[in-house]
Amino acid sequence: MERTLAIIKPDAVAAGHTEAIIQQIKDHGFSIVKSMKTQLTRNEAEGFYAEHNGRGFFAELVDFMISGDVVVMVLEKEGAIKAWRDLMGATDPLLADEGTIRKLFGTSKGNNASHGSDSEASAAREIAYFFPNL
Ligand code: 3AN
Repeated sequence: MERTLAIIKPDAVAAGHTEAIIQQIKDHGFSIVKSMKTQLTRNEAEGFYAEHNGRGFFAELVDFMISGDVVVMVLEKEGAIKAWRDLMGATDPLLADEGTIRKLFGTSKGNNASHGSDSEASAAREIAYFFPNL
């Protein structure tokens, strides 16, 4: 069994898509090991996205991620990291496959409804970042 960190981003929470996204997660056979709804502080968001610090979109990304509530979850399934990224679809909703979360609920490359760890190392870091006791 593998675990990954998923976030329902502020755009999707504000638009009322939380339940639909959680239903997709369950329909695709993930267990939700942990879940918390929270509004990130600037410090938390900057630390979480530290690897993107210095990129042109960093300030926009942080401002967006603290703009409203998010739902942070630990998902578990065989091959969870890739499976969740497949279910989310491409970063840019315009390029995401039909039926994916970003295609259904994302509106731009920044406002793309969801986050998912991109590797085993990221998943370990990101899960520990939000759920240090897991
Ligand atoms: P992914 O989340 O698909 O792994 P990354 O790692 O390239 O994508 O980017 C991290 C986050 O930064 C993305 N979730 C996305 O919302 C945001 N982002 C990436 N590129 C842009 C951009 N050009 N403008 C605004 N936000 C961006």
